[in-house]
This record gives sequence, C-alpha cells and structure tokens, in this order.
Amino acid sequence: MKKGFIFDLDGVITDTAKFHFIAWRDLAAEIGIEVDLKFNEQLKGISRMDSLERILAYGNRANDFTTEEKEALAAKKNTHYVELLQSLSPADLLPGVKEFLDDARQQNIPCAIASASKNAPFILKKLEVADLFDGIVDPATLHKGKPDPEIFVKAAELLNIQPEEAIGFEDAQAGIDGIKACGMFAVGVLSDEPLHGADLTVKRLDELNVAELVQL
Ligand code: B16
Ligand code: MG
Repeated sequence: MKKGFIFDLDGVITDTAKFHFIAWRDLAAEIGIEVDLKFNEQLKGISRMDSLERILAYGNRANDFTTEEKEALAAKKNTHYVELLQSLSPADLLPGVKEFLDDARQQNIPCAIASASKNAPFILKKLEVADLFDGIVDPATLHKGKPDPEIFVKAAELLNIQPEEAIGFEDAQAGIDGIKACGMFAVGVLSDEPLHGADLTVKRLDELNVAELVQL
C-alpha cells in the first residue's frame, strides 16, 4: 500500500515554464544573450542560480560577473517572474489536477510538494490549492538539486512516511531520476520527451484512479 503522494510543481500542477521563459529571456537580453524556447527546456526543474549559470555559459559570459552581480541578476529575474505570476488563478491548474487532489484528500492520502521553486507557496495560494497539501519542501534547505533524491526524501519525511511508501509525480527526467534513486514509485506526467525509468506515464492526472494507485 502506498501512503502518500509527492508532486513536482512546474509541469505537473501548473505550467509556470512560460513565465520563467519570459523573465529569463528579458534578463538575458539585457546582458546581450539571446535565449529561445528550445534552450528554455534545459531550465525546467533547475534552480534559479543554476538556471542563470546555464544562461551565462550559453552566452559565453560565464566568467564576466561577480557573485554579487549574479545574485542581483537572479533577483531581478525573480521580481519580473513574480509580477507575471500575479495573473495566476485556479484556471491555470493543469487538466485533471484539482479532481485528483480532491480524490486524494477524500481518501486520506496526504500530499506534498517537491519543487525547486522558492515561489511554490505563493503559486499554490494563487491556484487556490494550498490547503490540499500537507507539506512543501523548502528548497533553500537542500544541499543538492534534482536529480539528487534529497528533495523527495525530505518530502516523504514531511508526510511521516518512507520513500518506498510514496508515489512521486514529475515532468522532468532529473525529477524521475531523483524519485527512482530513493526507491519511490515514479509517475511521469505530460512530457513530450520520453521519461526514462518512470513506472507509469500519463498525460493528465485524472487518467489515474487514486484507490487503484495506492494498491501498487
Ligand atoms: P524559482 P519545479 C522549477 O520548478 C522550474 O521548473 C525551474 O524552471 C525554476 O528555475 C525552478 O523551479 C526554481 O524556481 O526561481 O521560482 O525558485 O519543476 O521544480 O516545480
Ligand atoms: Mg517540473
């Protein structure tokens, strides 16, 4: 029996990648770097500072900024990103998410968020689903990002269960790798790319039946 569900945020609960893209694209343009949607794929699931480092490397500017300057660039991107998030509403939940979370709640299956985003609590509030989660891992407490399993282990701890007792939902390969690395059952969601190692792949969460899933 599985005892809890652990969700990635961007790409599983809602699609914030489009807002990240606008904010990074504009920031990069200010320092003479052009990024496109294809490059943006590489930033999915990657932390804010690691995303900036990837953009600087892509524009051959990896050594052009001090740590303070990089922190200021990341902060500027985040201010713009948070402005864009103001328009989020429950209509921005991905299809089937609300139904699935409501089913889990009805069946007393606790849910947690394992997202690299420091904006996760704000995003969940805007989507009006914050009450449906029993825990959110604070990414500021992590030593390593995905594909390290740390974030998923911490999410299981928040639910007072073992990783093997949880089911993890992810749209990115790094996330699936992290889920599998701690012995969790992995559900791959919505990805255009094949997700290697996922135990199950679905397009929408309501393709799944909560009662059947917990029997796995
Ligand atoms: P923030 P996830 C990730 O969310 C995004 O996919 C990634 O593009 C972003 O850089 C990261 O969160 C950090 O977000 O700047 O808001 O702290 O897929 O892990 O839910
Ligand atoms: Mg994601």
